[in-house]
Amino acid sequence: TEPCFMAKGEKKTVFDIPTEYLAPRYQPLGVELFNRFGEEAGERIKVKKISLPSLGKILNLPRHSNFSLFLPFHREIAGLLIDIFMGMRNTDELQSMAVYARDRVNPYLFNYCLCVSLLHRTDTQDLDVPTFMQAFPDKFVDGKVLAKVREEANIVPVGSRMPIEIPIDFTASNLEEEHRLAYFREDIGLNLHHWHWHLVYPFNGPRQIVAKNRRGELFYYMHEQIMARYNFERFCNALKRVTRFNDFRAPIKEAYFPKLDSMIASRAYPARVANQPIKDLNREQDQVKADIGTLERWRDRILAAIHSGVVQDERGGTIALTEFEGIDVLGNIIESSIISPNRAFYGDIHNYGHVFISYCHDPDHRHLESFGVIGDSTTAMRDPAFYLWHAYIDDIFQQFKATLPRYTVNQLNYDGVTVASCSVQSQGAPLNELQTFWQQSDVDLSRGVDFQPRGSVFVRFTHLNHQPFNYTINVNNSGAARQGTCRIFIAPAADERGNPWLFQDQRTLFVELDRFVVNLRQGQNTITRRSDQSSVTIPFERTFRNLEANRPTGGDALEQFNFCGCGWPQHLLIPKGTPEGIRCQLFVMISNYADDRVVQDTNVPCNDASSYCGIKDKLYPDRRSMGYPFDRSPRDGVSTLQQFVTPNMRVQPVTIRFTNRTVQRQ
Ligand code: CUO
Repeated sequence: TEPCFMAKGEKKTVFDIPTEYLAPRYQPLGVELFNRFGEEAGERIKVKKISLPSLGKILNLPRHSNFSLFLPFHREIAGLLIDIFMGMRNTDELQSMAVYARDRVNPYLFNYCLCVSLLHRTDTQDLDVPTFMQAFPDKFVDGKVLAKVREEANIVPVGSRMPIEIPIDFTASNLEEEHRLAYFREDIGLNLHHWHWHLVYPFNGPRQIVAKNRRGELFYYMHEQIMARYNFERFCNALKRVTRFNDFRAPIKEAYFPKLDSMIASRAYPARVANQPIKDLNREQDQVKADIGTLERWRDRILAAIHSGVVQDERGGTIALTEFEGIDVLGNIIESSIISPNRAFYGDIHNYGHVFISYCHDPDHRHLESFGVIGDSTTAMRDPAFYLWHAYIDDIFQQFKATLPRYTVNQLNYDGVTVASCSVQSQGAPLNELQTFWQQSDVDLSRGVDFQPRGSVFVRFTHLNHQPFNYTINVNNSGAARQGTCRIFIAPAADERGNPWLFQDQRTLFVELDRFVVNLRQGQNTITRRSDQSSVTIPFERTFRNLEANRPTGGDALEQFNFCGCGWPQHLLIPKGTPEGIRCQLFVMISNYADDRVVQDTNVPCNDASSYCGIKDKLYPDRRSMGYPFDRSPRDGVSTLQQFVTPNMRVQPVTIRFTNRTVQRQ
């Protein structure tokens, strides 16, 4: 498998490597290895000899093991390797170091650390990085499909190869009702977004790349939105909201059989059968020894901090959980990363939840099995248990939000600004009807699968998509010309029973669709906005960036590639809906830009998916608490959405209709 920054196109780039940089086993073969690739070589790159730091502990993770960001030991050695890559004085040295490490270090660990470094070093901003899916297709695609890809590539010459179809229904049958959500959980673009998010916000490494602006709060908000979106999708599939995993001793009802084969570990990802509980862990090889009691203790301390309003820091002092910054501190504690103010006391609850669930099939390693998919940020969202766990994590954050002062009418209203109407128009649909359908798209997997002769092999996968649509929003401004932030959300109109919502419950189901600045003249204003301009999403081409062909607009430098891979996939912007049309409420608000504004230049590449990902090297571009205005309990006397709205907000009933047809991407 190729590492992060190797060859492009048909011809391989060949590195001319000092013999001692090869792994000891290959050193005697050095020249021969070079000749083997010689005839199909394109560019030859001479790798300089440098004085190499010792890799030490980093080598303790075997090359043919799986790698997980949630495991403390793996995170620690990842931090060490990122430090080494970040510390190289120039790109020549980085290249030498990377070449040396590549043959020795676990490939997943290597790829992750190199990608984090390329993303954060100032001198590697113009490097072209292939999509992670192309580097490690085994983390995204049914193992059977990969076997077919190899077969096609070995037998059929380039030009006559057919795309290999990934069936949409490969992990379970309809006997399992949770399987109705497989199209969402197993969406390749969704899993790529999640992996990129954790790449942009690493747990370990040099402090300046971990301690990003409002990182803890964004951890809360991005995952809160995953939950809101997942619950919305469940409603579309006649399922109730996720039940949070709040009793760590109870069995986990939902099973999951991933059917992914790790190419590097040469093993299938283990399955989790129905009704497994988590168990105390003692896995020497992974350096994991933890009791469920530990998890419970961390939880109790965190809840105590929330309810007392203060956190104990490492030096015996306290940090107040304040109205605006408290959520960020709490996010860092719960996630947790190295910027948690007191890891010894508050522990590592969220990451360990992933670890406990991922090892429930082999808690003491007696069967020599590795972790399940929930143990790896690349694959975690495939497992229904991910949502049980994150529902619980979100519930902790919501307990904190419940302690905050309610927004007053003054904090919500924008005096003199009235949203008179809003509507959505999809191509070829009735007004205020959004339409969804299946789409088939092809992605080239040839980078990540070794075969001869080379050349493209495509897989064809089926994913949800929607008709593009426009918003039209009419706003009256009785004051002078001014600016506002337009915030657009959507939620189901009724609860699981079909009853109207209490606002307190519905607010956690609002899914952000867009956020943008508007200029208001005095009097009437008509705002129009296209669905593909959303501040939440990135275009399909960027999620699956086919190299060369699809560079982001706004600059020829490729700097943005890694960061730019973070963003909700455009094809999942709108939940699936139902054949008869699910009733929803579209919510539009214009808030006072004077209270929202962050003074900085955001006219930088890759600034278009800031809602869930932020903007590279910038402050989060909205000063309000993330999730505003739905992040807190409502003021007294408000029990419905209608009572909540102030004149600068508007609620428009819309429906989402799903048609069971499949279109091909052109
Ligand atoms: Cu993204 Cu639990 O944090 O997976």
